Amino acid sequence: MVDRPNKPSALAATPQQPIAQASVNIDSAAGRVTATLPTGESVDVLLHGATVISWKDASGDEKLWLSEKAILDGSKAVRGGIPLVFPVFGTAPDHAATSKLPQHGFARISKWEFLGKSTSESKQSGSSAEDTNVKLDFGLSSSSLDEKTRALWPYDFDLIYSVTLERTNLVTSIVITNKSAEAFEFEVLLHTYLRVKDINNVAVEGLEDSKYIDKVDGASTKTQSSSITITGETDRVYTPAKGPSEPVVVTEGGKKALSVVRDNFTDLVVWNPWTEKAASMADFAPKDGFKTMICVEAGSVKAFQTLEPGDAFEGAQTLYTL
Ligand code: TA6
Repeated sequence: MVDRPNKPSALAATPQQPIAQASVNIDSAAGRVTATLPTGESVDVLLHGATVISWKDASGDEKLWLSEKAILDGSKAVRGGIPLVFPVFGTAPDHAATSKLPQHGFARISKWEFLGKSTSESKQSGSSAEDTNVKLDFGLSSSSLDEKTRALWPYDFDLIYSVTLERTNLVTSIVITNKSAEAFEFEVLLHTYLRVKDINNVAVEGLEDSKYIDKVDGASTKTQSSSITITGETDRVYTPAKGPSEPVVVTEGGKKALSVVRDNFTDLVVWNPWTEKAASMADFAPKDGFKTMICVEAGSVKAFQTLEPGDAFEGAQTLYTL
């Protein structure tokens, strides 16, 4: 090989392109926090109830259902998205400690605080925007409750709710800490309204052989024999037979659309109001909107759990786009 005295030095390695970061926008006036990944996925969270009201994939396709008449001004629970149910599911007239609370408790109608964000990307060599995610943390403590609610449920507690947006999934997790000197009992659930194209083409798989309470049939206990289809008002509390890590899959036209994996949540509620119930809810719009939604709700609601002083409970769901 000819030795050339002035051969150019090797090109400096192409400078590592900085990894694009997720962006987080805090709109204090609207009480809303929005996060967007460099690849386009986004999530929108209201400080009211720490309610996720939008989750979109990279193409802008909305995965959650939100009523066109959802009240977002903080005066009422949001009809849609992912309302938070705590410390009671539904109403519990026979449970002294929570019998005076509003339906589904106070978490979804309280003003939460935005605690901060953290982003992470894979540190592996060659990682790119593909690996970025963003975690938003929200907090609610007993000291920030209004006096009326404090009087109805006089326990000291801290709630931390985290919303983590990744490219193909959304993770929502809640940590409940008992700061009281006495134990308290609670139920907790993530009341997720999933968007579908046409409920008539929807099936829910993964709950086969699971026992459930059928709230539209006298709260009778039944066993799910096959996949679930929705042909009328449906309101069921399942105890999934296959355990929390087994995905519960929503299919449309036989194709997997979304799945829910639980962590430390023992139950799963499937709800669709259908025609009459949809008509009876003033904030449910359009009235045929029941055809484009199904609630698949991860939680622990079949019985109250006891949290001892100083102890904490953590539960989470991961929603996957498929
Ligand atoms: O999760 C199902 C359910 O408990 C239904 O019984 C129905 O009441 C639904 O929640 C909506 O409750 P909400 O208080 O938001 O109108």
